[in-house]
Amino acid sequence: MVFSEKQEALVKESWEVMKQNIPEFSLRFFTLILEIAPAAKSMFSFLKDTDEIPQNNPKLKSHAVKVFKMTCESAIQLRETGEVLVSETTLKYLGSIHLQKGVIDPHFEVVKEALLRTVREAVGGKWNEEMKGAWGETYDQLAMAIKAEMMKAH
Ligand code: HEM
Ligand code: ISQ
Repeated sequence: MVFSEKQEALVKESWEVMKQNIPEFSLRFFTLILEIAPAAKSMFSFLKDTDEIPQNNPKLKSHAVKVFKMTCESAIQLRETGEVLVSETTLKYLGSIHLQKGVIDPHFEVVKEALLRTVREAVGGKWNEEMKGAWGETYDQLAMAIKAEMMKAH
């Protein structure tokens, strides 16, 4: 699969928009995950003692932002090298966290859907099929790296 400069630019461009309102889009991303998969609720520490999604939780925000940022960085690497490169340390850490939290394959599709919808809402009229494809392909590659690490750790 060849990842083009255009695709990289589309991901970067939408991430620039999302950066303008991190609190809103990180909360939106998380809310969409739980809307699509309410059962995922129990996995997240932010929701331990409450049914309501915390409106201003630093951990929720920073984790969501990491997902946005890692996807954006992955798009750059895909265009430059044809693959997603995540440091061994980060990958090992993310592999073990997700395994420990009970994340399984179908959850990755849920997070993908929530991510694409968040980007769509953030960019509004700029959204198009090409942008969707660029984010989708990048996310899939990143998810594959994490899943492979989860299998190794298992
Ligand atoms: C934690 C990224 C997919 C559920 C995290 C953290 C990051 C992250 C950066 C924070 C780790 C830390 O600093 O402690 C990603 C990326 C994903 C992905 C890049 C896909 C490409 C998923 C999926 C699920 C999930 C599919 C399942 C719904 C969780 C949970 C935590 C977590 C439950 C722990 C949160 C907590 O309670 O502290 N993830 N994640 N993640 N992730 Fe993901
Ligand atoms: C952790 N992993 C994947 C997606 C997330 C979204 C919001 C907060 C934490 C997350």
